[in-house]
Amino acid sequence: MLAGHVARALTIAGSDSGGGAGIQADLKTFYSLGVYGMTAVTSVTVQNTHGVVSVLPVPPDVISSQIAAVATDIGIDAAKTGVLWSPGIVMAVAEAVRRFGIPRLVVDPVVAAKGGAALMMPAAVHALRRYLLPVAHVVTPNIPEAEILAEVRIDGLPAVRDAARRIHAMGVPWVVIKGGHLPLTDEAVDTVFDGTDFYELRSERIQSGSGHGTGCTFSAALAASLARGVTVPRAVEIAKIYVRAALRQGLTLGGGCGPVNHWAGLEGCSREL
Ligand code: PXL
Repeated sequence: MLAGHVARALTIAGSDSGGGAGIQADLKTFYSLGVYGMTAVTSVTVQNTHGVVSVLPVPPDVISSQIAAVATDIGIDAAKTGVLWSPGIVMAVAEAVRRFGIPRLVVDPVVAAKGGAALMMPAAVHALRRYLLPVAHVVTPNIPEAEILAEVRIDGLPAVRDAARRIHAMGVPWVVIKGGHLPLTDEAVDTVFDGTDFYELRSERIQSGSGHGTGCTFSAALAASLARGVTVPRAVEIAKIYVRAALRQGLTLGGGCGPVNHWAGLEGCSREL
């Protein structure tokens, strides 16, 4: 790491008391990838490896104030969003991003937890499309989230491309659709679209009982590389390397779905940067 300057990343996301997803995953990822992490907490979830018990949203003005506090003092090289429960919260975050000129915003459009618990009101999806995507740099839906954002059924790679075009048209320069949920392929194919070209990143599927926090970790790793000045396609490659290692070496903790291992792959990823 360079003495004197450290890349700074902000996560605008929910707290996971179990430590595997949300701001906890984001901070561990930022730390592992050599980036200084800051937080604007958007909700407090009560959960463990068995699932989400409850979600308490933080008032929008408190979220805006957290963003303002760090933006006006420490500075932000890149940011990511996670759980944004309500339309009011989405609009407050979009307004703060605009007001403080927050660069390289990665929007992880979290709709539900792995176990199915809702992490976003249906009405907030509309606000996300309308207000947040136009101020974002990258959006990282998985297949179910891409279906909701683009309002299409996705049953194969041509439909993934169609969804990517529709989401790009909402005003976000880079669309990254994570292919892990596509049942038809024995590889996980991630699709990256910049409005002109499609890039496909293929990797073998990893079966793991410890996959809690995969999506958060991916978007946080992306934001970490962007904070360090890496291009989007290269940042996606690095995030995939980190998440693959974290999944493969997932932690056996708790009685349910264990967390990914944020210590994993440190060596490999640091060498990439
Ligand atoms: O993985 C999505 C996610 C994001 N943020 C928080 C979560 C979860 C899933 O459980 O709890 C706080």
